[in-house]
Amino acid sequence: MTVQDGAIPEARSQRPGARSDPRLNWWREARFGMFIHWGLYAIPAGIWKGEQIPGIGEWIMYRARIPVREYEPLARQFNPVQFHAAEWVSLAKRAGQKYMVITSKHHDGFCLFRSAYTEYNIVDGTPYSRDPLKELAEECAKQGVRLGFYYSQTQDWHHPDGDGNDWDYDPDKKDFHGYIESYVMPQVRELLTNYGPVALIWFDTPKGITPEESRLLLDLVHELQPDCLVSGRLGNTLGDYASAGDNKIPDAMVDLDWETPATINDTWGFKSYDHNWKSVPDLIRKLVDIASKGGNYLLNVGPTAEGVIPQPSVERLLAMGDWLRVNGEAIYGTVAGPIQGMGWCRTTAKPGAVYLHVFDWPQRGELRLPALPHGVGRAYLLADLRKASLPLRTAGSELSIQGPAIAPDDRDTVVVLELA
Ligand code: FHN
Repeated sequence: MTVQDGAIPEARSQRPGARSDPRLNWWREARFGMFIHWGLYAIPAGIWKGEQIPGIGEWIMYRARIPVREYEPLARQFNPVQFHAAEWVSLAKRAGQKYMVITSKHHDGFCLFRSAYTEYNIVDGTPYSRDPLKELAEECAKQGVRLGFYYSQTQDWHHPDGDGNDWDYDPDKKDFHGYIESYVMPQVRELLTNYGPVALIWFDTPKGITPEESRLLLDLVHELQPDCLVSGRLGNTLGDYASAGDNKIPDAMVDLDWETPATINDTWGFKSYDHNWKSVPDLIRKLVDIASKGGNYLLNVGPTAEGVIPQPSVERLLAMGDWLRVNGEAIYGTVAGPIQGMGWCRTTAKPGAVYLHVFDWPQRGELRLPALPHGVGRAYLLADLRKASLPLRTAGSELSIQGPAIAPDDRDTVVVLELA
């Protein structure tokens, strides 16, 4: 099966050969990661000159057509003294997230790392003068979380030759290829040279990047760090894994290595007035839904300009971590399960076991499923430490499992089906 239903655009799909590439094994097993959108946009936090600017927070420069000469000085206010790398990494760990991807440079062009190619970076251009990527790299190594860098390769609203800013710069005079060769490539080299092993580079919004330019970046990454993965948003079907649209979950299983990047509220970068937080049951079910279709869930937090991850995000992530501590066996290291397309349940699988995730517990607790080809030897609730067997019966093409009358976990109860 290849790309289906439009959730994964072809150009953001996986390059040929990557599906069987063992370098992706850790990523396939991880299933759940933390995305971090952090930059100067956290200062206006959705409000410019007293006006609420519609849309996602990190796009404020574009949406309000803020000239570089007005946006750039935000750097002199950026002083995130409440940022503590150890706390962010520990939050990801407690949430059960196995990898972390942070914006090293988003579309506004501001660099969250020290770069020799622009002073518009957190070390040289802000009163903070520290490199958070260095601190995160050290902490991730210490705490055993893989670290990847988001890098906006096409859009750069600060650089005269980057894509997107047509209010300060004349698009006809831009030398986009020159920008790729003399700015993007050296910066990607910095990211892959100065921070130890990098798990992945999360390129984004490929737009008009040519196949040759995407290839240059792919080859550069693999040359500098052969184990570093590249997201599908490199463009031109050259990424190591496919990228679904933002917050988009395919309708059915997808036979690719793929990921859904997603928000907990409606923005990626911090917005002071976005309080539309998804509920914990919704987030758990999205994680399960994605895993049941063979994908990864990259769930975002948007820290404040002071360096604080908003409390509603923290609470939700910790609740997901609590659920995963009990049910992680049915998520990590699993593949898409054999029963697909049912509204009330999802399945994930490992050799010898199928995990039945029940979202809507049936009345009287009788779970009725299509029989599995090799039969089920035993069934028990994953949350039951005693692993007490549940009565099961196969009648023709139907398998029936008798569970408790009342849903043990109304977010998702996991029933382990040990294969015969
Ligand atoms: O334009 C960006 C957006 O700001 C954000 O970074 C998301 C995350 O997937 N990617 C782009 C839109 O798809």
